[in-house]
Amino acid sequence: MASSSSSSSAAFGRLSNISNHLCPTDSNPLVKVSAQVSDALSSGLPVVALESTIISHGMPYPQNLETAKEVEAIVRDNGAVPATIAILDGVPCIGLNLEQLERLARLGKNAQKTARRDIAYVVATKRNGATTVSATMFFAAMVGIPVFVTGGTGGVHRHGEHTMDISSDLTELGRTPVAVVSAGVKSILDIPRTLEYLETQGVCVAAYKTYEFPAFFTQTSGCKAPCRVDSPEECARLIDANRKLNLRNGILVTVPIPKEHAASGSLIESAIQQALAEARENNVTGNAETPFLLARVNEITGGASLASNIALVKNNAAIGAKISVSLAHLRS
Ligand code: PSU
Ligand code: MN
Repeated sequence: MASSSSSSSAAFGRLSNISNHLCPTDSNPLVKVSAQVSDALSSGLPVVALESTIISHGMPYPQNLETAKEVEAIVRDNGAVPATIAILDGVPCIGLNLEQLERLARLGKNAQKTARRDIAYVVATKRNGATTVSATMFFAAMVGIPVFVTGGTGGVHRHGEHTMDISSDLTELGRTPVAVVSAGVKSILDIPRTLEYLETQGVCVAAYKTYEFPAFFTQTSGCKAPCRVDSPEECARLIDANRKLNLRNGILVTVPIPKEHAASGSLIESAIQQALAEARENNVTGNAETPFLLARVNEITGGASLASNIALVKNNAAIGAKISVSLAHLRS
């Protein structure tokens, strides 16, 4: 491995070459890796990346802060080091301390929702950016974190065949070798087309302990996932094979929401229909659409969707941490 004195262009050349022994000081000088995350990475200990748009745009304050802290605690309890990723004052931070988490949670929508396309702008203008799945994957890969936990990913929007509104999460999954643990995609999206697009992008989609692709609030979507894994170990072997073959694509691991928290499908579905109609009436499009729909569905369901959202993220955090621990064992 090259020393930390290597040029940044050489470091960039290695970005997609994930190794759990990649020393974080080899990554980009614009990026700040917390001491705890840096130590864990250089010792080959399990680390789990966490996104920050879910904190700023996905949930209201103060539930967002509480959830972010609890999710980090769950990752720790399951033997891994959490690395929440966000851009603060233009500096991409890998691993936030409590004060930074609190700052982001209070900023809420005043932080810029930052997908891959927005990263350079947020850094150049020294803004605060909450990273979506695509931007979080980019930074996780840069510093060598192979497992990333979130709630739900973006997908192909309904009528996406006309609007071309397809989340950059899907193209990132096609180009960046990080395993994303999520509860599937919400039925605010077009799930069958999302799966088609993931196939086109060469993304391995593996459902956890089920053949069904889950729909975030509900365990089923009516769509079959192309692969199934039944344990953290099996999932770790999948990630390891993907890496050893140098396939370079990401892996989407879908974990159904725990049964006791699955909101009734028809209740959520009618809230989604109403929210979609309102989005059309109010001309809400582009990157404002997902946060608008999430907030409206939560209001219409009287907070039931938020409670389900929190429960599934915590469940994903426990499973993601176990996968990352298994992967560290495999590689040691
Ligand atoms: N889906 C959710 N909750 C979320 C998001 C998606 O159920 O918080 C966030 C994630 O950060 C995801 C982003 O990466 O929205 C996708 O936004 P868009 O559809 O604009 O690509
Ligand atoms: Mn979009």
